[in-house]
Amino acid sequence: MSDLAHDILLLGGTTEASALARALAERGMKARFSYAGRVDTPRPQPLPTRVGGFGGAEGLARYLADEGITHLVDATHPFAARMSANAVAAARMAGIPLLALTRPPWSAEAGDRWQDAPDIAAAVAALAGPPRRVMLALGRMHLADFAAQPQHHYLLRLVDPPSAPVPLPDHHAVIDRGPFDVDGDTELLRRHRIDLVVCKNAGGEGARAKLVAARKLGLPVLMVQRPAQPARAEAHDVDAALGWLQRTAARCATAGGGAHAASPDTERGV
Ligand code: 3Y8
Ligand code: NAP
Repeated sequence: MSDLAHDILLLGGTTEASALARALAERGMKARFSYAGRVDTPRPQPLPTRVGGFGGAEGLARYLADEGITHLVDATHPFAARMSANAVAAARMAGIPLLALTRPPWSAEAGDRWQDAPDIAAAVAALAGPPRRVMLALGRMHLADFAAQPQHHYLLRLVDPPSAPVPLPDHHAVIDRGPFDVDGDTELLRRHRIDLVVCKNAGGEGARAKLVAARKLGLPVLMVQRPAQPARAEAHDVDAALGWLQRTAARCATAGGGAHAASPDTERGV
């Protein structure tokens, strides 16, 4: 691939994005990594890294054109819906191929006690009732939503210490960034006498440990479903993403221009 013209922008912030970044660096491919700047010290990457938003879809399209980006890979989290929608629109505006590297959703296995919630608001509503001891494994961005159910004791797991007062009268915050392991999460749930886990259907391995721990302890899980995503080419692992990059770079090369000559790759599945 390194003998084909390419300059890849990788939108990151997940375990899979970091794995793809390592693969691209090992192959000497021209690529750069992008974080939103959500946390104080994001994981260092083996690629040149930029941090911060682009200024909406138009800002991203301008960045793609100004920087001569030839391939856009959206390896953001399944709940990063705005970024993913912007990526589809910007790739189309800039006329470059887009691939989403996204992990399949988790599905319940034998012994799991899951209740699905279509979104965060439904999860909040589902917590109506007498006080419980709830692990909110949702990070920081949705804490205020749960102020509507102040009767519970909340165990919060956050990447960074809260920068503002937490709007939950009875809570305990654990600062940890994952990826997590089953023994650690089992001990955490036991130590805090948790009787319900609330989490997003993130998929992947980095956040799965708490589900295995909940199953071992016979605890119920309130599983928030993913937001809808626009149609785009998708890969579920690094090898499939590398194959797509190889094919689209070859296609661009035979088309005689840079990747800008390629029509955005929008078929599902690669
Ligand atoms: C800033 C970049 C890697 C990537 C690691 C994965 C695994 C650990 C599990 C729990 C669930 C949660 C949260 C979580 C996980 C991985 C992955 C994943 C969940 C980092 C990271 C950034 C973020 C942003 C952060 C959110 C928050 C969500 C915590 C890096 C560590 C709950 C999502 O404080 C904040 O504002 C945090 C915001 C978005 C969701 C929220 O609503 O608060 N992730 N997480 C990225 C950026 O700036 O662009 O520092 O490495 C990445 C990872 N978080 O390479 O090892 O791949 O999913 N992240 C969820 O999935 O439910 C924790 O506690 O069990
Ligand atoms: P989001 O709501 O979809 O995006 C909000 C805005 O943040 C985007 O419009 C964009 O700003 C900026 N942005 C998001 N991801 C970016 C990236 N990788 N590089 C540059 N700008 C980015 O996103 P989010 O849910 O806040 O997620 C932010 C980051 O955390 C992403 O990298 C995501 O992969 C990671 N993450 C999120 C979750 C989660 O639960 N949401 C979990 C784990 C990791 P502009 O419009 O200005 O371009």
